[in-house]
Amino acid sequence: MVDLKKEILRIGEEALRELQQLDKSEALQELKVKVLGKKGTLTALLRQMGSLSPEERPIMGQVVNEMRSRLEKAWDERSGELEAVALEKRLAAERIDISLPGSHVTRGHYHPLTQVVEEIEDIFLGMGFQIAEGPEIESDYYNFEALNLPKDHPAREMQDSFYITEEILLRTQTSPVQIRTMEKLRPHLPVKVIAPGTVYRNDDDATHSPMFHQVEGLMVDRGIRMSDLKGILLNFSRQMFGESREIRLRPSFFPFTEPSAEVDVSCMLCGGAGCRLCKGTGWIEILGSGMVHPKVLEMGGYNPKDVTGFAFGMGVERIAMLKFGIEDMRLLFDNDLRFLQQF
Ligand code: 2U9
Repeated sequence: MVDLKKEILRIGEEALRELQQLDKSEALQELKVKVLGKKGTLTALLRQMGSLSPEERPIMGQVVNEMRSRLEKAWDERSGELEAVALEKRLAAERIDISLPGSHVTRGHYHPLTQVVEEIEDIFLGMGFQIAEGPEIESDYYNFEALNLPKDHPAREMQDSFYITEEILLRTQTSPVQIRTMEKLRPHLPVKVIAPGTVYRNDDDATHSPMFHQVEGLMVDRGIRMSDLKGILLNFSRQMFGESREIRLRPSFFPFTEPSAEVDVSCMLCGGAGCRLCKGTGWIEILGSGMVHPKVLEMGGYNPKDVTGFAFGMGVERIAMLKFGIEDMRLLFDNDLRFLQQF
């Protein structure tokens, strides 16, 4: 019995010492199985208790139980320590320095021309217009003929065009979209659309680009008058350039409208007093317009005896330059971020 007790104490003490050296919880678990498991060293000694006398057994049982609970307690403590160390390590590794400056996310934005097109669209959508689109590669018919510009018309020279074949060209205006829209909608009334889009002309200098953008508008219905045109354009001008803007119409000529008018808005810089922007006149030209020519209505499939219409067209680059105070149109196409980031 003395030997058995010694052996229990020896194995137990040794396990306690070994346990203090271990620094991994897996190793701790392995040691526990090695000593206290089914095939463990201490368990093996317990089996030998069968050879003890009935008096000796409870005494030895007490020795074993004490050793077992000492070991278990030591195990719990050691694994608690190891867990705390592991947690500390993890916290140190995952530490976040909240005093560090955040990484900068650059936010993009739309090109100023896109911003202006969308603003124009919103204004006209608000007045009940719909947005129509069409091809940039057009037939001579839709780009010129249907707009009262027959082949021998001198106005065709005004718009030096990019022809692809004799019959096909890059559209020089978005008007073919409105012709196509009328063809599609007839005989439905009213026709009330704007056609925003890219157009191409064989021009290139400080005030002209071979590729530029237009928004054109068309309204056709019974009894449409020039005063309707004026009201719509006054409303547009005030939303675009400020509530206190006035407009004036000057007689002009376009082959697709009769009568035609150029539209000026009171200067957004000086309010009409006269300044560098309006060249002292107090007025700035923003668009062209007129009553749709009867021949154009007819070509769109409407009877000019029943209906009338107005149309207008504006260059988006010009509107953007006036709105943002840009002096050189080429800046809008250079894609220089130092310029673009200002919008
Ligand atoms: C249809 C009938 C008539 C569109 C119009 C203008 C006047 C005009 C210019 C403004 C500056 C072109 O970009 S710009 O150079 N446009 O002055 N445009 S009336 O008239 C139409 C369009 C479609 C069926």
